[in-house]
Amino acid sequence: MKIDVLALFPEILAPALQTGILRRAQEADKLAVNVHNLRDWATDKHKSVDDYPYGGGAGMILKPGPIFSALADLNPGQTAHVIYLTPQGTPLTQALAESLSLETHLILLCGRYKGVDERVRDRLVTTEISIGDYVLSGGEIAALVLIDAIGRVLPGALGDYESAQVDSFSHELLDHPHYTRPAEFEGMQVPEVLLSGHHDNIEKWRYTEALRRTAQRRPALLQKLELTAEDIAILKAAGLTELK
Ligand code: 6GU
Repeated sequence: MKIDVLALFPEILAPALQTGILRRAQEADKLAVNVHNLRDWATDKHKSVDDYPYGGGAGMILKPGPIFSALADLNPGQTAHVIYLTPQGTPLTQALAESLSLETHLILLCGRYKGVDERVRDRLVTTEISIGDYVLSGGEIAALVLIDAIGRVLPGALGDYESAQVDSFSHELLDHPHYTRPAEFEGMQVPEVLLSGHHDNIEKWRYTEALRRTAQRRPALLQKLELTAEDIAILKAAGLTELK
């Protein structure tokens, strides 16, 4: 997987790309990330990449010229998947991150100011993605979120990913509680079942807690799933009956 990032503030991405799983994925040659400064494709002596909006109004627009030139250099065969990060895009989900992790070449275009000239979107962009319903000052942090979400599911990039899959329900439900030593801390006990060594009971407890947590915090997530009769019984036993 190769990812080219086109940004006005590339320095935002560098430290996160050199840390943890993203660093290891690159060291293992599972992932290559290149961050480019859009200003490198500016042609005038002031290296300008933005200009005033036609029709007037506040804010600046990223000019089409430097972006078209950059994409001609970064995507000569036009084989890459070009993603524009914008709050107007498709909401990022785990499923979208996993499907993008199967691509071989992504180009992430980070907006700033009022965004890009519409002709960039019309001609160059394959997909627009948002990371949530709030407004960031630019697409760089959103690009980082997307790279992180993709990087950790690249096959072989994360020893833990395989282990994250061990809980069959880990994808659809919120996570169950976790504990480590000591078994008693400031008067608070680790649930007995986790100390029992009884793996079936532990798995059942974790599943119940994941269901409970999802019902309490994200009922809409639960509504989207096909709950079994046993799931519904578990929720009822836990005192959560508003859901059917
Ligand atoms: Cl992708 N960009 C910006 N600027 N703000 C956002 C976003 C993206 N996703 C959510 N808010």
